[in-house]
Amino acid sequence: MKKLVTALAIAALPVMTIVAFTVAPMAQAHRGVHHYSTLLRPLNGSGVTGVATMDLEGSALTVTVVASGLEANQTHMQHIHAIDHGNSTCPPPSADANGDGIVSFAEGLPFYGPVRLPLTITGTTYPMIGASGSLSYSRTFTVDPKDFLALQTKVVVLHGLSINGAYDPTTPVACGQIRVQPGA
Ligand SMILES: [Cu+2]
Repeated sequence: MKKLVTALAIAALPVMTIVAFTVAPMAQAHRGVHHYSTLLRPLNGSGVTGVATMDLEGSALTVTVVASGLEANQTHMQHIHAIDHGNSTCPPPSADANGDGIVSFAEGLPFYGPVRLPLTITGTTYPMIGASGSLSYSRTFTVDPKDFLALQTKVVVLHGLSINGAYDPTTPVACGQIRVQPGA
């Protein structure tokens, strides 16, 4: 019986070693805070500008967005978007495939990709912007860090613009490619 236990212990050893080597670099990568930021530039002639910062510590992702020039007294969706592979970008004016003068949510998708993290206040509620047109947002999300360590491949997009007098909450109005903060 003792021999069997020893044999099992030896058989288990290589597995243990592999696990130890796999876990150690991950633990190191997750230590400390990873800082990211982006400048938000206007899309569709919105005049919206701003700054977004993201701090990832373990599974805690804190996102702040400060922006101005948003359409007043409207709810503005905001998201972290990413394409499946490679680097997401902000759509150029030529993304306007149907030539109506507006890069729509769908026309921007090949550039910024699907929504990866809705930047809601709570639940499915996005910030309501008052008369100032200014946004000051901060929220800490619990995320799977493996999905967000490569934030520099993703973009932040703000939405919501009136077109011909009708408010379209999906039209992108600002976008920024996320960068790793120097020294982070
Ligand atoms: Cu979005």
